[in-house]
Amino acid sequence: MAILTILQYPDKRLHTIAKPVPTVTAEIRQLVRDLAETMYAAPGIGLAATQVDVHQQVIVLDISTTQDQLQVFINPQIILSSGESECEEGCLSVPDVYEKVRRAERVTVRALNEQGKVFMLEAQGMLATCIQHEIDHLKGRVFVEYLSMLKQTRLKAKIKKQLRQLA
Ligand code: K1U
Ligand code: ZN
Repeated sequence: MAILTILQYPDKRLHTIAKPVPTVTAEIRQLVRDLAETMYAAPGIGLAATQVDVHQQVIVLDISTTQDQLQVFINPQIILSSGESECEEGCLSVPDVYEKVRRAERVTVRALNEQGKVFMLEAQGMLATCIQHEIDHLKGRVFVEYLSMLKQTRLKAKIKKQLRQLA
């Protein structure tokens, strides 16, 4: 297993659209293990392959406090969504930024598991928020893009300043 480097916003590679996985191979299962190890080490409750510069439709999640309930979604698709809720979100690609984002309250997802079998999952609350956040990554979208232009401009200026100070 390996801990992979997580791309940091505003890296342009975060806007790459991930391709569907044609077949769940041993390489994809290795990617799943590496994503899980990287997410647990961060620590985080989700990670999309896009965030480690791999542009295939693979995400991992674990919203448990015990870090023992890994959920794997390959080629995830939201086939039903309902309601609306506003939750505070964070992102391992945008450290130290937590902002409220409005999303669907409930989603039904269709995906492949690590064995390549189709499954469906109905999610609500934090799980639904996290699934939508990670699927956005696969579409090249970062959660800060839901914020007002003013907040995005301020955030970019803050990151530029931090990078200048590091250099
Ligand atoms: O996609 C990511 O970068 C992971 C992100 C997932 C997420 C969090 C909150 C709302 C929506 C999506 C994170 O894991 S940020 C870190 C975080 O929330 C956390 C870290 C340690 C313990 C508990 C939460
Ligand atoms: Zn994220």
